[in-house]
Amino acid sequence: KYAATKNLSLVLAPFSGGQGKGGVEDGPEYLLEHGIEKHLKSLGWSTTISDPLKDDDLAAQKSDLSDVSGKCKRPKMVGQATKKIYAAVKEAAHKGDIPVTLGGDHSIAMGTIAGTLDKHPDACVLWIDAHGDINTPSTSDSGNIHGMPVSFLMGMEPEACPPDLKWVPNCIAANKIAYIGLRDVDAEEKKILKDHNISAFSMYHVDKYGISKVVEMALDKINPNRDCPIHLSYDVDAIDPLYVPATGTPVRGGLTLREGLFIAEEVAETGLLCALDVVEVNPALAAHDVHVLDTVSAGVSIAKCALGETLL
Ligand code: Z70
Ligand code: MN
Ligand code: MN
Ligand code: MN
Repeated sequence: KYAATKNLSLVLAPFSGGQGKGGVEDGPEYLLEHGIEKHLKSLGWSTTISDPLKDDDLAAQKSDLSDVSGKCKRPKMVGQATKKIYAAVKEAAHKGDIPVTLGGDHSIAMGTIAGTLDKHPDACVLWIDAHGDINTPSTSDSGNIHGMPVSFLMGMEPEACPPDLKWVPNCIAANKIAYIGLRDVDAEEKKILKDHNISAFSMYHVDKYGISKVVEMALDKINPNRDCPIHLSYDVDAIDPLYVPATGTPVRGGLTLREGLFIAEEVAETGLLCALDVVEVNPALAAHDVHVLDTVSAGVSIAKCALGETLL
């Protein structure tokens, strides 16, 4: 419905500056090597590739130990990269393409969601994750910005915003974002979620109600009339490490692979998908080759399901 062109813009975001581990910058390459483009084409989409970070020396930027602002690690690196991703997603969205951004760590969602909201100010965000990613610079224990993107997109702590992240528009309202899959949320994040009355469905809710009802409840909160575009921001660590082991912060007790894919299928079924992120695939964190294959193929399957693979 939001694909005026029936074209997907595959936005490559080989970025790891939002957290300390190496390897997540290779996510896009592995997803491409696994045939994500061919698979999406077989669903009837045309594709173009956009590579907004191609001229950046990200390895050099990551080793710059002076790039710190308060507790935030590498704010300049994150700010510059996410701004380029923002420009690429925004351009794709305004053309009428569906941007599909391949991460990279989840800090890149500051760029993708800001780009989506520029074209679709009424869009809502479905954030699939084991984690809340809503720490502020003052609540964060790690200083890793991939644990903070939602707080920046909500403009929660303007006085503590590092200068290089000031470009991030305060574009998500609390009633326009819902989480599914949570199971590793910091105490201060729980307070933030509660204080802002943000819809958050944890694994407890998935067990209690079943995934189908949880997706319905989440959409009822952020998109009650099913008339707003949906930005699906999918951290693969929402799915249990049994299925998705090669990720930076695996947490046991997650979604089954089918539950994880069902969420994407339900979003496809609404016809309202306007953008997709697939993030936190880290091939370097696999103990065996089969772990890489499991993780990368789950990432490809998420994209296929979100883009209509299983609608008969
Ligand atoms: C923790 C933090 C996080 C992903 C880890 C963890 C955040 N709440 N997100 N892995 N994908 O550092 O703020
Ligand atoms: Mn995340
Ligand atoms: Mn996560
Ligand atoms: Mn803390």
